[in-house]
Amino acid sequence: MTEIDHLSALRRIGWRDEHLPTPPFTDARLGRVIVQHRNAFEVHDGVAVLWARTKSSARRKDVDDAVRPSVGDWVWMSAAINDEWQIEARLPRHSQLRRIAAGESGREQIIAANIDTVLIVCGLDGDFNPRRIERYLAIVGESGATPVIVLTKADRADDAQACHDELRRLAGDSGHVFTLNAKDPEQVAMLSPWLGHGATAVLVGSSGAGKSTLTNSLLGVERMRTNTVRENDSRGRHTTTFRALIQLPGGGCIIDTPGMREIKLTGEEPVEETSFTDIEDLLGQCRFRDCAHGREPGCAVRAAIADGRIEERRYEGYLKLLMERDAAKLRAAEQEKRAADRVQSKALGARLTDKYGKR
Ligand SMILES: Nc1nc2c(ncn2[C@@H]2O[C@H](COP(=O)(O)OP(=O)(O)OP(=O)(O)O)[C@@H](O)[C@H]2O)c(=O)[nH]1
Ligand SMILES: [Mg+2]
Ligand SMILES: [Zn+2]
Repeated sequence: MTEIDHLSALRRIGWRDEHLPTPPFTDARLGRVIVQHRNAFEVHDGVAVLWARTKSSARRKDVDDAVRPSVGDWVWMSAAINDEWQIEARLPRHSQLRRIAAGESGREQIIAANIDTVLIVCGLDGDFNPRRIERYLAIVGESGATPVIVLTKADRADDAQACHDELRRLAGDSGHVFTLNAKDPEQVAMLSPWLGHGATAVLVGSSGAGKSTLTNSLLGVERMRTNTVRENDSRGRHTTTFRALIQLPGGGCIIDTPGMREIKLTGEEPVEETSFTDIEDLLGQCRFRDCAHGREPGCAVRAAIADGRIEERRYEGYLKLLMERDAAKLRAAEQEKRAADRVQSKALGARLTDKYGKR
């Protein structure tokens, strides 16, 4: 394959550079992780899908998800046996969407790597929840990708316009909000500016929000399985169970993901700047510089809430999110310190053994 052919093949799976990277060893094969299984990866090299595994050292349980390849990652592979490939290295990421994994582990999880856009999908049924969308905006704010809010099920909602307007205020001047019927390919075409050649977008949202329905409409075929939501509370049934990067006929790539139950912050989110700039602007306008925005006279925040410029629920959501972010930051710092202590005590143990021998 000529360099030009190779580049255009890679472009179809989202390669953005004008040049090919230099292979780190002979016969190294470049590819992009399109599906992550428990013990293996499907990697697309622009022409075909290859099955690959990481080295056994990278498969150990204590290896953080953040250093493991994720869907969207570019990797160098070497040929292994039985048509299997071995992932030797991961290229640096230009963006990554992260959260703390659901459950007790407290580990960081990469939702998708090397994405240009995050499509935050929310149904205009019982799923509609602006506070949750603020959480998504917070994690996207840290990712390096552009957030785009997509409200689905417009064909079934009576208050679609009001919901759209509320989110427009929340997304700010530079934000993007679309309201559509995810089943209608013509309406879904509104998203095409984010899905052109070489672009990669990831769909996130609750189960049942319509991520796979959107994927199918963009593809023009029913590739992803979809399932009805529960009548009483609009909850989905966790139909999609793994993340998958899919090439679209328009030239871009889209990553469909399983519905998220919770969006736990890592501690690094710029919460203040993602969807609360209006509140942040008010903070400096209170009469007292150390105003706690409680009952102090001349409080600009309380005044804005009183005259309806800022919704009280939204202000409370902002405080809660800030608190959560700071708690997560503290937890991450403690974890880091514990890890450093472990390394140090191991090193001390080794020095003592050197000096006095094993006991
Ligand atoms: N009427 C209508 N139904 C929709 C729309 N979007 C999604 N649905 C329906 O909502 C249900 C859930 O859609 P899915 O695409 O499976 O949801 P999902 O976000 O992929 O859910 P998980 O895979 O479980 O995370 C399906 O029955 C879809 O047909 C829409 O815009 N309008
Ligand atoms: Mg799905
Ligand atoms: Zn105040």
